[in-house]
Amino acid sequence: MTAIWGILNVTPDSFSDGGRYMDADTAIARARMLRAQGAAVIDVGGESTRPGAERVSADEEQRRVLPVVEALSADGIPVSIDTLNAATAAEAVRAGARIVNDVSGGLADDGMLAAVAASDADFAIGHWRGPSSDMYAHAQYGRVAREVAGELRERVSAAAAAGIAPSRLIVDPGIGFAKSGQQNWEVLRGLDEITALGHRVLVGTSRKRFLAEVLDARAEEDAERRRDLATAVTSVLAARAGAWAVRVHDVAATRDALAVVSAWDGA
Ligand code: PMM
Repeated sequence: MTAIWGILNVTPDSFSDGGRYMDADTAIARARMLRAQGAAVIDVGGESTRPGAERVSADEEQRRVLPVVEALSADGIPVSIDTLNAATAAEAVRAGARIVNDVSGGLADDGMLAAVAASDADFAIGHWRGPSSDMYAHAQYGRVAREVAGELRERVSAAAAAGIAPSRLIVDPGIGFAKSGQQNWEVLRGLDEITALGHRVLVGTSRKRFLAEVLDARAEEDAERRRDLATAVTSVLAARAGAWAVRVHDVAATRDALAVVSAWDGA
């Protein structure tokens, strides 16, 4: 059964939930709710990676996330830390995080692979071609799914060379990162290229712009609910295609969608 990662952005500016969970108590309450709804992991982030986002300092990032990571970990809730910074990853692991989720797969911070290697955390490697501020300049591909798989394979090799056991690695095609709407669909259609790497595959489509682009723009009501429905659909299709986990904002919708698919499959 595909696992659900519940997204908790403790940021003022994430594209869909920025500003909602800025204080630690609100964030912790939100995480507990996502957990009760069926999230296997809570993915805590303190820096927005939305297109065009500016970087925040590692100190500010840690001020946002560490109290939350510590409280959830103390409750026994599995936490992933979504960060580009080695120092934040190391501090979060010390505070109890079990997974380091780096959308750059170790490319943004030279110290990341060593920091993860020195811990016992699992490492989620995202496909990335550059900072969010100008990532679309890098959205040039021939066969996009194959190229994404090839570049992930290089990051897997770098992680292994740094001393991170392959069994600790998770790969993620980085939906929306240096990819146009059409390229995101091509990656999802070619997900077997990613599962063929032989690692656990994480897929994050939640509320991303390429979903809104395929919804009827004339139906303007309930934009967030419609993106969540679209996310539940892409998440079950990703599960069908072999994803080990999906990363979503609306855990309950994807939980229900996965239950329906598993009934269909007779599982
Ligand atoms: N997407 C965002 C942030 N972190 N982590 C992984 N592993 N995969 C993703 O696709 C991903 C991510 C985009 O921002 P959001 O937190 O607002 O959804």
